[in-house]
Amino acid sequence: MLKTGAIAKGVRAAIALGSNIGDSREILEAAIATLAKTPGIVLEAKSHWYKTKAVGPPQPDYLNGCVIVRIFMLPQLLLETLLAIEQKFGRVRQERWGPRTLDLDLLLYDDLIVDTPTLQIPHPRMRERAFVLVPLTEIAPDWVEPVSGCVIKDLVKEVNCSDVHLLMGS
Ligand code: PH2
Ligand code: MG
Ligand code: MG
Repeated sequence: MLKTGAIAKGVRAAIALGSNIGDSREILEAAIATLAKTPGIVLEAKSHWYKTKAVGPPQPDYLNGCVIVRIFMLPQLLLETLLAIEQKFGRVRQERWGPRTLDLDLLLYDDLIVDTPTLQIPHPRMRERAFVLVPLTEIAPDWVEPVSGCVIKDLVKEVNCSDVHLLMGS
């Protein structure tokens, strides 16, 4: 449950980033810079980048990573902000799970659970996705995923991480 006054003090949120079209490294770094200068968002931590095999239809490998931010806005507005940043970087919504210049997924918002048609927190597939859990473990190992009640560093042990490789020099 979101506590009264939480927005004034800021709420911790986790965001996953992914790209597999264009200069992914440049796009992802620019997306983080955009996030960090957005009013109401303070960047707290950033993972390394990982080269990952695409999950879904055949498509190029992804570059994936995660950030932790402190947020001074409600989750619905954060979601709209993430969609606006995706659009700024040329994201065109096509095939489900298809290739993309930039994907920003809201993973966690404090310990909040929301399940509405437009907003689901925690991200419903994050527990299955090594390309999310590996970078998130780096920066938030002890964060409890509120649906499972498990910490991120335990969830990562349950998935196959063989297709997730640290990008050297990132
Ligand atoms: N995102 C998807 C579908 N498949 N595969 C990888 N490796 N990384 C992603 O970020 C990804 C994906 C849809 O959001
Ligand atoms: Mg995604
Ligand atoms: Mg998405």
